Amino acid sequence: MAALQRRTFFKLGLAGAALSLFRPAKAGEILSDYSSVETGETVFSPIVISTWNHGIAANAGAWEVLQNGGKSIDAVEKGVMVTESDLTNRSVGIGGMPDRDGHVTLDACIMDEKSRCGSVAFLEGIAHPISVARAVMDTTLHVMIVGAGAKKFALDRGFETIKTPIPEVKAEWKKWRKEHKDEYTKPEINHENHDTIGMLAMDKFGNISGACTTSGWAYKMHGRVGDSPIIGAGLFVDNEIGGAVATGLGEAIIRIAGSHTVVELMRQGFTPQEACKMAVDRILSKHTDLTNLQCCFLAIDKKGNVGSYSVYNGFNYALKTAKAEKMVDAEFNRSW
Ligand code: SD4
Repeated sequence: MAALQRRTFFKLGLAGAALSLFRPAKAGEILSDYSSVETGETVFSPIVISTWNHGIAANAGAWEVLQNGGKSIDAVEKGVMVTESDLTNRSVGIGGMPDRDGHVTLDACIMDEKSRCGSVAFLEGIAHPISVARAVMDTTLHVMIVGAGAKKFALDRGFETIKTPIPEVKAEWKKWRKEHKDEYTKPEINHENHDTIGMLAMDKFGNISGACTTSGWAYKMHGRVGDSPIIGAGLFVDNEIGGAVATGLGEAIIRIAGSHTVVELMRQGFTPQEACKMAVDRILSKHTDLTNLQCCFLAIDKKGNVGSYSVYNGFNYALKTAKAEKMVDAEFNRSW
């Protein structure tokens, strides 16, 4: 049985690989151009993609790095910092929604083309968690630091502090708190407050990096950490293959190591689109109650093919290349 499964797997992998080599671009995807400069060096057409509408402004931030020949790791950091600074954004950074106890706890991670990665979780009062995650990656022997330790690490290194929740968010939380006094152990799921930014970029060297940052599930239990800072769940990059990011209900994404699953499916030869769909199918197969279970994946492979898929309709992503800047609606399994 195991041998049979392995053989089927292998066959599928080869078929998938052949498909992805000869398959033309479909709607919602682009194939990255390749061109040569006088030096004979291969230059890739940079591309950046990121989750949800706020991805347009974030991509523009990343593009400043990419169009000047910069590295994808710098592009994704700079890109998602735009969203982290946006006071009007209720699901990422400074303007984020608090947990049930009124604390805005931030999660972020970053991963580069050498599979170096850094992550922070349950971090309060720091303006740019993504840069703290980058500092963990660049300056420590660790991958992930959380809570008070992460805060101390950030303060020791002079990272900008912020007071959260910002007043308008605090007022909203107070109102919510009054109405939901007794529901401490029953987090409220609401697809409207699941808007993490996950970003993937390919630079002119053809290298892929990714970043993911969020204030997480609004009114979550104090101490709850979602998929977004977990390498392999909210983000995964393998520069030989491609990268993937996730957004939506973190608990379901963690359960299947979502972004890692997408990249491994691409390794077997499936396209980014097929891989994202298969990861969503796997999530669906593990749950009986699909009420409000929104999970979304976005992926890119080494040729610049892009794919995305979500459980429910409504997920979209922003794409920027030298030739295009647009929002793309993801395919989905079902309607709300
Ligand atoms: C979480 N995945 O904390 C995040 C939330 C999210 O779009 O993606 N929002 O579970």
